[in-house]
Amino acid sequence: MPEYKLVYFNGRGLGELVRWIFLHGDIPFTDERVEMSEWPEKKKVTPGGKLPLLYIDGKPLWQSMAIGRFAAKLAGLTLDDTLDACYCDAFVETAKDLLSEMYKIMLSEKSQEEKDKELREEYVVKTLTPVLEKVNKRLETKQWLIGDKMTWADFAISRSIDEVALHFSDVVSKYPNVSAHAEKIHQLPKIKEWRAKRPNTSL
Ligand SMILES: N[C@@H](CCC(=O)N[C@@H](CS)C(=O)NCC(=O)O)C(=O)O
Repeated sequence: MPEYKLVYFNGRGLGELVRWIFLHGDIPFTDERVEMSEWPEKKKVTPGGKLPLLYIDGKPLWQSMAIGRFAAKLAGLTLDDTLDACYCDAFVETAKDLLSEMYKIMLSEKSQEEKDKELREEYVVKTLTPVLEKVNKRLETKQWLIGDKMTWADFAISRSIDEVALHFSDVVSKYPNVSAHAEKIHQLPKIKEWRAKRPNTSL
């Protein structure tokens, strides 16, 4: 088997979904974490200057979604049908938007008060709630998001819920199908074990 090394910051962020997929698939990988203090120097020698990167036998693959899709294929979490595979991608991008829109506000230069207001009045209303409504409705009649098989779309949505619920559990809890679906992924043995022991970081 090739050697896999995931390089990301010492946080969950865009690297965490890839970690979950590798862990669930029992695919050995090195979880290399870069501290923010070392990043300015490391960035200079990092291909593309952004993380995550997945080194496959020493050769880097960039872009978190391309990395996630690759890991998902290895873990048997993709679908063969072309259109179904695209629906998976669409949910995965939606899940990524949930995180990036939230982080964008959290990491902005604004005061904490302004950020809290923007998160509640803009992010929750315009980004989070529409996604929760859509996913909750879809899960009224389905066990998994696409077809009748668990895919990396289920992982991506429940990974984003994992993060979003840290800040907006009051909002997420209004959507029982979303919470129950996330819980199904969170209770998978490798994911449960990892969530209990993963490094305690702020993001
Ligand atoms: N579209 C890229 C975005 C990568 C990205 O912006 N990574 C951030 C961390 S989440 C980063 O490397 N920031 C440090 C920098 O730009 O110097 C992906 O999905 O992988």
